[in-house]
Amino acid sequence: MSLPPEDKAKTPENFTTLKITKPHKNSVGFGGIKAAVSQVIKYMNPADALKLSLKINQKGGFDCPGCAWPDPDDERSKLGEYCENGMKAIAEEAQNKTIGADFFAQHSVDELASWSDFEIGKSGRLAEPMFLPEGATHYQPISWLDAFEKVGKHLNALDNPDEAVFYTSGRTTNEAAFLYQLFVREYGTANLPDCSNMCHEASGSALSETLGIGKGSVTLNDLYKAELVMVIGQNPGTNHPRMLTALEKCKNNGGKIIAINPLPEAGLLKFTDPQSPMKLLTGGTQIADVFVPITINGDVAFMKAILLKLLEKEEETGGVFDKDFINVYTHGYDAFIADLKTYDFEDCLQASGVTQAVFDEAFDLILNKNKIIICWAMGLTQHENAVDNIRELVNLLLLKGSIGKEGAGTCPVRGHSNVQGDRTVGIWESSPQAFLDKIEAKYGFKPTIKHGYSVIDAIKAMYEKKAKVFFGLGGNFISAVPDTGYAAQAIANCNLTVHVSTKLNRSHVVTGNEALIFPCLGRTEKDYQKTGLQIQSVENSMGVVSSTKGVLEPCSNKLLSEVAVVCGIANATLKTYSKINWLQYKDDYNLVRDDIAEVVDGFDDYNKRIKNPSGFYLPNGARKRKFKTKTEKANFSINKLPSWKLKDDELIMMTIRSHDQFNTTIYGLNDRYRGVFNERRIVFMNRDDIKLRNLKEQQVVNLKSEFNGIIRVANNFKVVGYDIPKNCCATYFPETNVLVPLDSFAHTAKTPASKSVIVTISTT
Ligand SMILES: Nc1nc2c(c(=O)[nH]1)N[C@H]1C(S)=C(S)[C@@H](COP(=O)(O)OP(=O)(O)OC[C@H]3O[C@@H](n4cnc5c(=O)[nH]c(N)nc54)[C@H](O)[C@@H]3O)O[C@H]1N2
Ligand SMILES: Nc1nc2c(c(=O)[nH]1)N[C@H]1C(S)=C(S)[C@@H](COP(=O)(O)OP(=O)(O)OC[C@H]3O[C@@H](n4cnc5c(=O)[nH]c(N)nc54)[C@H](O)[C@@H]3O)O[C@H]1N2
Ligand SMILES: [Mo]
Repeated sequence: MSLPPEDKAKTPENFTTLKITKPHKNSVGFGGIKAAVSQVIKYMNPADALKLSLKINQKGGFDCPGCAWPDPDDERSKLGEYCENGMKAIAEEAQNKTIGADFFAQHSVDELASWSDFEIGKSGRLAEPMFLPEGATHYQPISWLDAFEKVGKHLNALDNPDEAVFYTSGRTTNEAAFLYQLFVREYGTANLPDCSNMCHEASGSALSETLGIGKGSVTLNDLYKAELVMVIGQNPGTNHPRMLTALEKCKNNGGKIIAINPLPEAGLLKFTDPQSPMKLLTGGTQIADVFVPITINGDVAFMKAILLKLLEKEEETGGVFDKDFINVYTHGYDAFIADLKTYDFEDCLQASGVTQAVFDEAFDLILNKNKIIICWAMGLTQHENAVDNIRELVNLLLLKGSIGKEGAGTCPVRGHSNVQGDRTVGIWESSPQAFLDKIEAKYGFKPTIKHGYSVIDAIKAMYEKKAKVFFGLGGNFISAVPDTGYAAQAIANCNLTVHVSTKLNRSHVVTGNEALIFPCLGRTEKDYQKTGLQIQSVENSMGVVSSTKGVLEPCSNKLLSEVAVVCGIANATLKTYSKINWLQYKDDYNLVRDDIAEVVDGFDDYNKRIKNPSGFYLPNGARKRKFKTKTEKANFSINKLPSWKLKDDELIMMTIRSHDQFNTTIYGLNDRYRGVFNERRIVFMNRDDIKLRNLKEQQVVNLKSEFNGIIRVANNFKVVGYDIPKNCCATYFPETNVLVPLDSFAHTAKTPASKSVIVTISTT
């Protein structure tokens, strides 16, 4: 008897010997260099490591597969624009171990499911295509052609193309992503959920509605020139380390920084640039001028408190709001102010969990600044009221005229290195009609206008057997999505599940009746095709498109590029009715870019401009005060205070990243800055909350969430006392995704509310 899907999807519950030290107040420095080097030495061949470190994020080099933080347009560090976690990402991809037929003959799917995510990831790079037949216990090798035929057969056997789901993770390049969505649309569906649905979707929704573009408005240069940068719900020291260099530059130019976060994250407090030998010795730069320890999901309340006080000052003395900007460029000011006045300052401050003293410090920094940038990430986007969080930030920027001028604007800091580009080139379950019309004009077929499934809809559809084939271009769907148990059953209900991957992950062991693993080239590897070595391209968090070219030989000669995989499947599936010559694209990626230039706005002369060593900027209306909204102005919005309330024994839990992981890929078991070593099954709690429950440090507890009458449980976590506001707690993603209710998501955007899970803690 095989393990049930729910058990295969869960991370094993055993402990790995926790060690606790004092949390850091400083980030990077020597510790960062040591950690990066030790990871590289452990998993990579030294000659490869040297080659990669010189080419990472360099003009003409390859784009770091880590985060989406931009590279400087002008001078770049000679050592490469690398960071500790970028090096870890590379060591993970370019590790010298591979796994193929022998490995899978040795280890059954059930056995692999009993391994921790750390162990699964360390097994090596996937080296050849594998197939799991119905009822089989082990994957077996299969040829690429047979595998493509299998996918084609399954897709063509469905009653309706909407019975297939095509997921994308954000590492996929523009070229592969464009072809993929084109294939999916020609096949006949818009079921294109992507990791963005779980990530910055709420930012996209809020920004499109208020500013007419779902992306941020600032450039790296703006960050250097801002008078004030607010970093909210983001942990850049771990997740976007190169951002700290930009914040340091801003400070050197006289800028101020406010960090708003339930946790005193090391990178927000102090930073020592690893590339500056002097700074390593002198101890680094204080980053945040004011640190605001907000309660989880207290951001709307805090922003309202700020807005109320600004309004009070404006009415007293004037000169606080940018009236010219408001008059010329915005819509909805009067209604917004009328609504704001219905709130009470004290209520808002109390709901935010911030003291009057800290509020005053932050307020003083905001009051007279006119060049403000707000940066944010998952701490704002993963709540039911996530869209409100972001709209409220926009309200502040609009009052201050801090949009579309140097040193000011919106800065949603993206996660995956090409998540923004994937959306730009068409990975979207609800693409605008204008884009679909262009596809029709260019290729001569009519894409469906029906919106497809987002991640949450896709899980429900598979659970209800309305969708029967799951295809994942990158990512680790089962571990990344909410409600692991339900999602596992959803996947198990499918006829076929397919994953295009570089590394083995949990999604390969939670399968449909049949399953395929397609191993593909990674960013660091050379991509040889008929017309020679290919380049590809990606878009960073600030809308710059640049090329990426691998430098290492592929780790196996049985890998295909993502582009080749998509062409192979499209050819095998659509052969009888396609209007497109699919196989030509894999031979020459210039042809893909020519097509993108015709179909996607902003890519004119793509093939020529991609040769510019630092890439090119895509058009951005908000940056130029051209707001493509329904009102053709920047819109103020009216946002309610969130209404959640905790019962006596409940805590609000955020699921966050440790310093040693990239999403579901676990590099190691340490969270160095937070002083946690060799364990991931922990729950960070306020020390008073620990006492109140008669718990002790490192006591083993179980977590329970109850939502709409459904109880979800995650067992075996160790209590760690931490500087976190009362009534809040934190655990690591993905261990606690089992607790995130599928039906708790952001209004409008459907981002799972994985930063506000209401839980109780017990010892039984
Ligand atoms: N090394 C590394 N780099 C990464 C990733 C990785 O896993 N590892 N992941 C990539 C991806 S896909 C993404 S999306 C980004 C994620 O980057 P982040 O968003 O920085 O990642 P999280 O760990 O989810 O951290 C969220 C932060 O928000 C805070 N927070 C939580 N809830 C609230 C709240 O209600 N209000 C406020 N104000 N703060 C809150 C948490 O304390 C934490 O500091 O990083 C990208 N880069
Ligand atoms: N509870 C909770 N859940 C969350 C979050 C959270 O904060 N809390 N964060 C959410 C966020 S922000 C995101 S973005 C999602 C992430 O969701 P995903 O993007 O689905 O997950 P990843 O862990 O980034 O995917 C890692 C896998 O991608 C594959 N891979 C790596 N590089 C490549 C490549 O170049 N090509 C291909 N084809 N495959 C590759 C490897 O096989 C690796 O195992 O998770 C979300 N889930
Ligand atoms: Mo993300």
